[in-house]
Amino acid sequence: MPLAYIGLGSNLNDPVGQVRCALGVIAALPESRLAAASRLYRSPPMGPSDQPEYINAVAALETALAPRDLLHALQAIEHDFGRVRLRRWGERVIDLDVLLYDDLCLDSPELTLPHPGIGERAFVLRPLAELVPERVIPGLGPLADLLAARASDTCEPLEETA
Ligand code: PH2
Ligand code: MG
Ligand code: MG
Repeated sequence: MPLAYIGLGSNLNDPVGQVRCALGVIAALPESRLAAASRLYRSPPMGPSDQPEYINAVAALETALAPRDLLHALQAIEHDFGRVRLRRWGERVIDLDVLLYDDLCLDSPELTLPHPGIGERAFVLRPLAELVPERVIPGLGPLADLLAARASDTCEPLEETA
């Protein structure tokens, strides 16, 4: 089965709970199996600075869903979580992005793969590197190199309490 990586982000209404809950819903997607999930990370907002910090994570999903079907399934989850679009790069209850789908490169109006911006965002690169440190990002190069270039960006794992 193809292996997709999904980026999760939230900074509204109990972001930790939103991301954990979304991981559970993703794990229940049809024709799919949650292969792995990163820890949860906190990072300052990219974009408008007058919004709360974000909680981010990355999930690895084995899926027989085609890329567009996976995108639509994730959009349906965002909708179910009550996501409303307030402003570009602004606050949201949940954001689910298809980051990678095997090594597929795609540039369609609906979906671009790898996800644009993946190479510059520590809050994507760091949790992804927790799962697949040796991964090469099609068109961009080794994940480790991209991460090294972002070494000074704040993105820390949450301290888990038992
Ligand atoms: N998502 C955004 C805008 N800004 N900042 C961080 N740290 N993490 C995000 O996931 C994020 C963001 C819109 O998708
Ligand atoms: Mg996003
Ligand atoms: Mg998105």
